Amino acid sequence: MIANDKAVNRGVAPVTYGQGERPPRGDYSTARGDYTCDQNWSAYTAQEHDLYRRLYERQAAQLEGLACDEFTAAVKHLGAPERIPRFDELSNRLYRQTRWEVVAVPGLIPEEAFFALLAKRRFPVTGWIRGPEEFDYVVEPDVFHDLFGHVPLLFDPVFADYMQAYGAGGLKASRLDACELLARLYWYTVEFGLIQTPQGLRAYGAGILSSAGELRHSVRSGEPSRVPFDLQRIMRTRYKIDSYQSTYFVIDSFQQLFDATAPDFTPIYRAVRELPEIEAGAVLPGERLIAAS
Ligand code: HBI
Ligand code: FE
Repeated sequence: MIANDKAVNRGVAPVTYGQGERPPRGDYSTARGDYTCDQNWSAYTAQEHDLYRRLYERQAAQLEGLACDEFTAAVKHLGAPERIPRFDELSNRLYRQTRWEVVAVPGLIPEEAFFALLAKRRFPVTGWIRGPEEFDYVVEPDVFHDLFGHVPLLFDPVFADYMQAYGAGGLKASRLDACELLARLYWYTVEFGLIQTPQGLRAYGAGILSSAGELRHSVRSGEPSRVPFDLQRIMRTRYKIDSYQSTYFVIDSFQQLFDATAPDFTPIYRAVRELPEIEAGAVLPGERLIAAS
């Protein structure tokens, strides 16, 4: 699924989530060889700024007791919620804190290009925003998901280092054809991860924090299984892209996440390939589960 530079210049959209039955969104004809493009901030309409504001206010109102403290403390760095932030201004603030910057992309980009940007501490943020009819849910990541969901924790030094380590590991994985295993690690931590705190379970995953309903569901609902973080267990576990997760993985700290990426993953990939995959929601015999908060 990796388009080459020429394909990008031909405007071929290279990547979609899942089986790819939907046409990819975004204008890839403007993307450079590394899949980055310009944000074109002046093209946003008043309606789009207002949609961003309403999405932001709905999520900001429900962070207390559900989002991890690091996220709640950092979300203000996105700037005024009334308008979609200018990526260059946001990058100036972010770079001063953890040497990350935000770069615009047309939408989902190939894994290799994605990993390469993360490895350079450049976080790809989709330029377009969902339509008003998608206020409650959009399948592909839009500018609100990427900014509100992902960027605040890039202000946290340990999490920021984890994201770069993940990107660097991803570049190795693509040579080992282990992208699917690494995609699962991204999915169950960066997108849908939970963290145990003295006050109880809290969300740190971007897919949860940017979701109207999944933020409360992931922390409070009795339905999903919550499994203590385990790299091999995560890499064996399939995920669903268009419904609430039925399995969440729980870390004790961002340091634990960063330390887990320290070893070379090659032997882990080999071990995981010897073991059967695990369906989302399945619980292994004797597995300790973590209760909702
Ligand atoms: N592209 N723009 C963008 N944003 C993502 O989050 C993203 C991507 N491409 C691939 C991808 N995520 C996942 O497959 C990661 O697990 C690599
Ligand atoms: Fe995301």
